[in-house]
Amino acid sequence: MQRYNPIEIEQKWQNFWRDQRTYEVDINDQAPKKYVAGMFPYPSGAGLHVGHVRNYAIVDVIARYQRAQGFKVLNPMGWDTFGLPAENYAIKTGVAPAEVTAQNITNFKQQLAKLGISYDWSKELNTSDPAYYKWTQWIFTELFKRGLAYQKESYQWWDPVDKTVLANEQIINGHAERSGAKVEKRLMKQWFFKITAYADQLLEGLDQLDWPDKIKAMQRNWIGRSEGAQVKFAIDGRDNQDIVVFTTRPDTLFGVGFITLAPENPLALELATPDQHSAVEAYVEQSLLTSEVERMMDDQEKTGVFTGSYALHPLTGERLPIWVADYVLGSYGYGAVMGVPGHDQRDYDFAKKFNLPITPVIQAPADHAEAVYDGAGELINSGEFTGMPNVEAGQAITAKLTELDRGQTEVTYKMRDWLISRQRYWGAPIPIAYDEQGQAHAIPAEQLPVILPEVADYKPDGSGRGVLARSTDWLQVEVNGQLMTRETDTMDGYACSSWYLLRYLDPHNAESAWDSSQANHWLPVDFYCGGDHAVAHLLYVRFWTRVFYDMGLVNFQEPIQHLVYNGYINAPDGSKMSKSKGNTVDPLELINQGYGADALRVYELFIGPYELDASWDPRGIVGTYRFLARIWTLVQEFKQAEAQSAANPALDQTLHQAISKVKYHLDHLGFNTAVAGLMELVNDLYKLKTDGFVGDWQGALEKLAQMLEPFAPHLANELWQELTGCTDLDGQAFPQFDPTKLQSEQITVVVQVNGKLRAKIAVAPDITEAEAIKLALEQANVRSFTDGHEILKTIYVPKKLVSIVVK
Ligand code: ANZ
Repeated sequence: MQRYNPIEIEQKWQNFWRDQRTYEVDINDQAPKKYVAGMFPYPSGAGLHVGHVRNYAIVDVIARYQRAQGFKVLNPMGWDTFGLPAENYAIKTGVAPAEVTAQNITNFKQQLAKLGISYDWSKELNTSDPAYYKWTQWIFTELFKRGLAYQKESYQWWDPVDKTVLANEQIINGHAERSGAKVEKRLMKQWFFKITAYADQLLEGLDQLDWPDKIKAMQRNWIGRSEGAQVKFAIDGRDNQDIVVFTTRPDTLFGVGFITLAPENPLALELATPDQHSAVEAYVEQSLLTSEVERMMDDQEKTGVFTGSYALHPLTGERLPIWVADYVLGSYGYGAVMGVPGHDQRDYDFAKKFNLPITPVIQAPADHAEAVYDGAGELINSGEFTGMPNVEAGQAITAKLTELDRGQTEVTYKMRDWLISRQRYWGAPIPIAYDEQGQAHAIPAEQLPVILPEVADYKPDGSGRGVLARSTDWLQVEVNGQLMTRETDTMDGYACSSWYLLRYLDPHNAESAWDSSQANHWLPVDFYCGGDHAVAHLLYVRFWTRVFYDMGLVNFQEPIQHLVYNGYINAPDGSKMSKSKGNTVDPLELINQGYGADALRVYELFIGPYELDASWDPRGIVGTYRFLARIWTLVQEFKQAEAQSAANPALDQTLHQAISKVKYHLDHLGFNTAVAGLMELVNDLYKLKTDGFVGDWQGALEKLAQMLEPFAPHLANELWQELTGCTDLDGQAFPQFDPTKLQSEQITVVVQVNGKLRAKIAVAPDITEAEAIKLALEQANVRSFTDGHEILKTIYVPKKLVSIVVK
């Protein structure tokens, strides 16, 4: 008998699928569809690791299972290729980013082929291909025309290592996500996408999505909607100039003791009186070096400086000192706070530190011991509003402010507009040119793409202008008959990935970014699988889709119906796998050792619930290899054995129970439990086999191959061919179970009371003693002999008898 030899089998089927184009779909096919995609990878020089494989295996199980459910399945693959790793490599080696990218893609593709994923390679795309980024640029110009792409000078996170600005989403605990450098603030003119215009829509849209609650909560927090009021404080001695603050607590207006400005707020220096000016200047400079995260820490000792100026209370006219303090953030609300030390802990700490007055304005309960009270209650010390419950008072005070034109209700979001420009080379050039007056113009559609020029030196100089600024020939462009100068910033890679799910449908379309009727059929994506980008990519792609909807380019508002967000694979000790720690596991090595891709896939699916992190166990693949080898051997033995066609209800029952289980788990994305169901089936088949291959083993083994196919497609196809002589496992409908075969036959147990037969009960053969006795005691004819009697003893003789002895 031949041994299970995955290397041979897997190569055979990978060639077969490639040559037959088994997984290509006709995009104009209107049959019921499922669109299954994984978050596309950045093809790094390091190649695949087992973390990628988990994600790809999940994508493939879903795609193959949906095909077996009768759907046309689109499962494309592409490359997210712009970004810093290729550029930094170019700086080090001088090799053009496009060149290394092409090499890395070839390498990734070869590695992927070894996994047997059912991709439709005819839909392959690459975001740094001019034929692709032409349309990314086109989308930019459309956003620009709608006021959704705009320029603004503001303080931005600056990465001193990568020498570029970064978006808020790319900062983690005050450090750059990619380089790990501590970020700084720099005042720069930058391009933004106006995602805040869609904040409410993005929030509300979450409710209908089949996404993990954790990711929805992260998006809700990131958007950070706050309801409150805007209040204007006049500046003493300056007519027509106000300080505007956002507050969620207008009810505390009478308790304002001071105003604090963020160091980023331009008023900080402007309002500094001559004798305070140098102190304010020094403080602002110092604060801008501190990360926002440190500034926001509650236990941080409060710091600040008095500007020397005063604001006027909008209702009482009281003079309020204006301070600068770094606990106020420049990027939230108006970068200014009305300090209410009686009811806000940070304001209280600040007031204590600088001896500012503290006036409570909400009556705290008698048993409230702390200095700060942030609960509900009646107003005190609040003029005409004294005595009102605070929620009502908040509305009344806001109404009064509105009447006086000193404020109004307002909703604020924590989310900022999406910073898109980068002072780097390896990205899609922003398709804008400036006229002599410095006015920005979109590059007309017929002049797109703006091709990224080749340069000799990729190194940014830290001036804040991109490398492209040194490409002097390229800078000049004629737009609408006028000579203009090109924008030299490029777009962050997140722009490219915000629409690729649409481009997959027809990646070679030269006429348009996509065809609306195709998009409306295939999207939303039914299953989108990945384990990253909870608030960046997954928010941006939702935002752009809503813009496309408003442009009439698609008829759906949400791009992703079901988000399958998988956990990480960690090293055996639970720590993160990383190249630098040398604890990564190379999937190709495992495959080539002879375990094969099927065993690797099955292990990564079996390792635990897909949504949880899991630790790599080097012995895991040994176990799944053995499991697959047992299936192989069973089929070989069956083929050599004599068929015995007598009925075998036990075989039927085992099979149908397994189908029902595996199907249930696949329907609920329980990949690990589905594999467990298959393992159980194989164990049971081995037990049944000891009585010989009696019954419909041919049918049972065919169905086993079918159920195995989403997980271990190479072996499944091979077994199918051995059993049926055909190569058409793809395209077979997933096995159905027969509900009448799920239950085992029932056996009859007799019930005696004091030795006399009183009832017969039909029970499952494996009923427990307790269940059998309980059932026996419930029988009407038994009860008429036991009710009112003390039960002295019960005996259960398995599969035969319940005997009850009464007094
Ligand atoms: C007065 C007040 C009294 C406040 C009180 C709170 C409690 P959320 O809920 O997160 O939206 N704030 C406003 N702008 C700020 C900024 N740029 N940096 C730091 N803090 C800022 O928080 C809104 C509250 O945060 C606002 O309401 C304001 O303080 C503060 F008993 O105003 B409050």
